[in-house]
Amino acid sequence: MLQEISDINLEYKNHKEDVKRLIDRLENEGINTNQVLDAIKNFQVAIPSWALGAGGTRFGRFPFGGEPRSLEEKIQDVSILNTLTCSANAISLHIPWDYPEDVDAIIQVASLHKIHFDAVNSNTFQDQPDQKYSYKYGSLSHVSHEVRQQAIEHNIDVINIGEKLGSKSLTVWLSDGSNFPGQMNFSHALQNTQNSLEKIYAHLPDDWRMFIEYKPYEPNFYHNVIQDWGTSYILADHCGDKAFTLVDLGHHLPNTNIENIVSTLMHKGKLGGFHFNDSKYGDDDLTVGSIKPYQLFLIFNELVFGQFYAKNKCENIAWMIDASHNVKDPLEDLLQSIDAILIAYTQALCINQKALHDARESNDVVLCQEILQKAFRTDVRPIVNEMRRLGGGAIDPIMTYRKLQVRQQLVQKRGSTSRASGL
Ligand SMILES: [Mn+2]
Repeated sequence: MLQEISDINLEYKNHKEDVKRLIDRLENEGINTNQVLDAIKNFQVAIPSWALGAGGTRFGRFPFGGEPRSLEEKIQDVSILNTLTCSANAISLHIPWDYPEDVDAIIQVASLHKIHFDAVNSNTFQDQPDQKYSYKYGSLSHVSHEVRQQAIEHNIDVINIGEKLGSKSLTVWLSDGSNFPGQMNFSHALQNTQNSLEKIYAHLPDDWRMFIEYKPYEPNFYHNVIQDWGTSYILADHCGDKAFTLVDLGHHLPNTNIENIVSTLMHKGKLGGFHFNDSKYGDDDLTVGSIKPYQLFLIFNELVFGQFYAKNKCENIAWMIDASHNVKDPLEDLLQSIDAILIAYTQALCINQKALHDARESNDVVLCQEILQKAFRTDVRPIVNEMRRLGGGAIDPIMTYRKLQVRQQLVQKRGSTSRASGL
């Protein structure tokens, strides 16, 4: 595949000129483009195993041909994405959807494709066929000790599986909450959740981290136990140094200032993980950057500050795409998401931080906006394309994917009615 990609790259005759023009311009403006290239080369975003097949809504699902039928095939799909983009070298597993029956075989497939295992995700929002107690009325927050204990043990199992695979973090997302006023005692539910998380945390290996995800509503439509970043922060802070808040872009009410949340969490050293997607109305799980690219850029502006310029630098954030694809080829959708992330990150890296700092210090509001928007309106795609070319990836991943007829080959191999396992 690498040779074919490199041959297709030669068809982009203007690429070198475009890169040179952009680099010259940015260097003239005081941006160190080598540093930018280095930063985006090092940026790796994990692909969740559940995003590789067609998603669905509560009204239905329209399968896509050639979907991965097993964990091995999911890893192969992530490898295709990584080969094309050089930016997706990890997979995030969901247990039990991706329960690895033969751990050694899975590790072998992953290392063959140079794919790492990112955070493992537990699932106490569904009942499994063999489980004793139901999560219908909650899991870690449940009124019954037995149900809570079962959910705690599931999370510990997930840690144990992750350890065998070489994962270093656990993501906990709870659907716990209530649908109607009066159904649940908020205070008791939060206390139960805290106690349960503490028990899971006690089982974390020393070099592991626990990410606590929040969400304002859905599947409950009245109250969610971990409704917002503040609640997640309280729980993470209570658990200890290895517990962090995880921000999922779609898990906010409309017009929430997410960049402010990101900044606050980084300031307190509690931003652990990040789930990328985009939304118009709620947790829409749309392609990253498809609806609000400026918001994504502003978030990256805070991330760049926190990672490179803040007094207490916030490093080691776990990046993941958490989107769902109802009408697009899942792999093409993921390629678009990866590209959108890299573009927003590059734009944020092209903000003249010194000039922005000076403008802020002199309260020059107009200049602050000019500096930000100048970076946002710069077409940085040639640099992102160049990073990929230098790494052996595709200058244009989507068009290369289509020219190589990757989907057609997958359909041929896996069939037109294959269904991604787990969904
Ligand atoms: Mn998420």
